Amino acid sequence: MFKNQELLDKAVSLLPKLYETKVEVAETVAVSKDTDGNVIVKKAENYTARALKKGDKVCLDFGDHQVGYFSVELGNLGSHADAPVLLRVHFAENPVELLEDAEGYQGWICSSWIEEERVHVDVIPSVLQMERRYAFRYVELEILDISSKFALTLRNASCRAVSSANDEMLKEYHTSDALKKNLDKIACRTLHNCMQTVFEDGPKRDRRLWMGDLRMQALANYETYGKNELVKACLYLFAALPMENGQIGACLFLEPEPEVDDTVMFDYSLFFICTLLNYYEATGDMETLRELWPTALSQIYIAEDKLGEDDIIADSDVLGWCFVDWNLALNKQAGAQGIFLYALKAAIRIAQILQDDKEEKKLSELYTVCRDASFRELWDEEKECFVSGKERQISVASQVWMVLGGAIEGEAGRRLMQEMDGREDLVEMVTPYMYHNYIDALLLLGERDKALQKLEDYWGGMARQGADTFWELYNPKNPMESPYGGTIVNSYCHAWSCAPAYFLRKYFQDERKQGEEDEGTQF
Ligand code: RAM
Repeated sequence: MFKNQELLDKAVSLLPKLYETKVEVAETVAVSKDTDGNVIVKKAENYTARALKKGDKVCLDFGDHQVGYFSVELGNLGSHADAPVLLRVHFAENPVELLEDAEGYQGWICSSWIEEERVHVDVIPSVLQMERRYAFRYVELEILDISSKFALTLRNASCRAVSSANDEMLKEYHTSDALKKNLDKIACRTLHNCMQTVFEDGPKRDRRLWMGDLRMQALANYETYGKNELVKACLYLFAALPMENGQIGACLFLEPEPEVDDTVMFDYSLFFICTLLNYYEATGDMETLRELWPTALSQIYIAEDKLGEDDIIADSDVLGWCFVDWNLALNKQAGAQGIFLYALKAAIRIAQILQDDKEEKKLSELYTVCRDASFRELWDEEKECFVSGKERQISVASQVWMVLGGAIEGEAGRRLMQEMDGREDLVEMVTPYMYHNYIDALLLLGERDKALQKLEDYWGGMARQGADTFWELYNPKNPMESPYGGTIVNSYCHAWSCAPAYFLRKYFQDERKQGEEDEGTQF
């Protein structure tokens, strides 16, 4: 893989230190299901009072979602510990994970993401210090085996929580509305726990920097923690570690050395441009804009290679060629076209800021050609919406991206989005990631009330189910939604879900800032 050492050195020098906080157990609980299948969490006898024998379980509740290192002091009651203790330690972000069958998981994504360990402890008394970093609110300890000559006791369980976000830096959100306040709080916690050495997508899984997720995290960051150097570091990492043809990779790793993954996605590469522009708008950092502009611009010309003779991005059967949403039934062609337009708008804006007249002209011409083609080739007169792929599929995602790309505007756009409500012949959204774009499209069309109502219904749905942090996947119509073949590997703290902190603070504060416009994010 290609590496630009100069940009990489800059990125690495900007990576943050982590703040550490010691968190203690809030209470001991028992997790079960009622006869309707609802998860019940009940207060239980304090863990320090138990004398644990074979088969016993203890569930510790840390009161909120944590990312960090767990430890607990182990003691023995009765004889000297004459055999090792065999424990199962299970970490859970959501209590439902404790009731799922890890061994029965057969999905395609690696089961090693399941936060469950079998641990032998040879010496007791001792401190059990778990080496790995976990994402959790609950820790369940089960005694798989123990000598009959003694019982195990537990004390001082704690978590050394880590994050590069500092709650003292969190800007205030002004609202007198309890629901908005709660959604903002959960979203900030989500972002906080995903802010590590880089913006991780999720601290349980995949624990790495993804381009598409970064765009949304950065937007929420500007309104909350304002840790703008972290965004800058992440932009430099992507720019320093492109694919061989210069395309920005979909995600990258830090360990053992910074390296780009071998996955590329059409839309994620283009989002580098939008993220760079948003960063400039938030910071006014002209030097970074100038330095990263060649990388951003080349994403347009790499993507342009996928345009067919009809000026429409060619469809592909390759799974994941373009992400858009985690819905395996979704055809991505129209979404990709809309995203290309959206990225072109951002690129044009950067060219204007940098007074790169030659590129501005070229990009504007390309934009006009592709926008006109979108309507000509993908608009279905009879169905009155954009269609995607050979099968002429209708999806919410396609309409959203055509709106955000500017292929349809004003009253026509509002009517189009209205039509999507309650329509049955369409592919729906399954992730908060796609919902973010949907809310953004409604705001661009001036549908402020509807945007707020949809946001409150959707993210409020997770809150009503007890979310401490917002989830990677949430489909109100299908609680078992998972593209991976099992919900046990789903992530319940996923930063692409922190949209409420962004939208509520930017558009729905009680005292709105002077001169604030409704079309803030769009280009
Ligand atoms: C999920 C990752 C990440 C996302 C990719 C495409 O598996 O967790 O959030 O960007 O999919």
